[in-house]
Amino acid sequence: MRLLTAGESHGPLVLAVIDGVPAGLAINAAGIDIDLRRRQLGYGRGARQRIERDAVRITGGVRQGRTTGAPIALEIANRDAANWERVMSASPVVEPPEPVTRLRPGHADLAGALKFGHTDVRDVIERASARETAARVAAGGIAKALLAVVGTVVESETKSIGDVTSVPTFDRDAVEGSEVRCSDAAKSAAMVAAIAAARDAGDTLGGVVALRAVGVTPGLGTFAEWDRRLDGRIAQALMSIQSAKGMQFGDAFAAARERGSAVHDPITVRGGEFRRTRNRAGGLEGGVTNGEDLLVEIAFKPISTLMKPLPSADLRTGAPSPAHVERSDVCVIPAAGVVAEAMLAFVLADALCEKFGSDNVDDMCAAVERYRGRLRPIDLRT
Ligand code: EPS
Repeated sequence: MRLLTAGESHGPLVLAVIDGVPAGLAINAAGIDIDLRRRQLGYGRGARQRIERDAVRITGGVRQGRTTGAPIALEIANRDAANWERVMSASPVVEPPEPVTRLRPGHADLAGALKFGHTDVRDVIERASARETAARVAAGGIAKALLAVVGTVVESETKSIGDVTSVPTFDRDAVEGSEVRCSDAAKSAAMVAAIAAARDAGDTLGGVVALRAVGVTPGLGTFAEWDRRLDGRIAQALMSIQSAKGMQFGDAFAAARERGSAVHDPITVRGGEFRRTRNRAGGLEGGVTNGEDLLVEIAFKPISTLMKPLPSADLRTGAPSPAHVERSDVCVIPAAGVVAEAMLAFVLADALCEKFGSDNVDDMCAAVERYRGRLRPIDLRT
């Protein structure tokens, strides 16, 4: 499966094109819209989310509720575009917009302007923006639909915001009922208070998202080539999310300080199936899924647009100048969890298609079923 996204933050729409999805998969636009809505929520979001009402428009690859095997096109309108027509006009306008030249530390502003030769940082801001993640979440909805057919579910929870840390339980009702997507009510309240304090100080907050996939088909990915190891592919997809700065599988950073005997997950056989007595590896060994839950944590830096701007310089003159300030979010960790689900779902769905074929969903399911029959000790296979 391949995914391309296009569209600017304040342009008419953001768009996802997904190629390689098997034919015959049932797609429900309303289900995708639930995830789009989840991505918009969360304490700490800015005024933009009061303007947007994200909903998917499926404009290719799906007919009568089923995928056809052709590329799938998904569009999400930017309602705010109506306020940006002159600035975002594809054709030159009589009164050109004032260029943005004050650079925000931590954003793609400087690197992007120098790299592409832009004289207006707006050309960087618009595409570096996390508005693009609406398209990723819509594409993730297709991936989740494919994973559901083989019993795989991807979930997320906020583990920390600022210095408030909780223990994720993935209790779905509690997570979705929390303004910060954290299942612990007391920690939720502390996270909300931390975000409010940062906002009042003109500042921003980052945090850590916990991600889990359950019912993962064993044997996805391979150790045979570096670029096909699934842990590497998952890391690439997750680290490509705007503001993502670090990640671990299982409890890798703690495990790095311990002995092997305490870290590796003993193998046992339960009900004729290979299982583990613990899951510190986070569901992957040798770049291959082992059938245990896939566990990942991702660290996100605080949002780089600060209402009390850091010292910076002007792109045109080079003169010292405080960073550019524009409407933004204070904390996006709750939304980042939903985006991370989409990216993990996409990589797992891609690996599933790679292993079991991607022409037709029923063929794929039959292949998974046959394969599962041999995932037993050799003498116990039927
Ligand atoms: C973003 C800045 C804000 C966010 C935006 C990402 O947009 P604006 O400048 O229009 O207020 O709201 O995120 C979204 C619009 C979204 O839907 O997630 C940025 O600079 O990355």
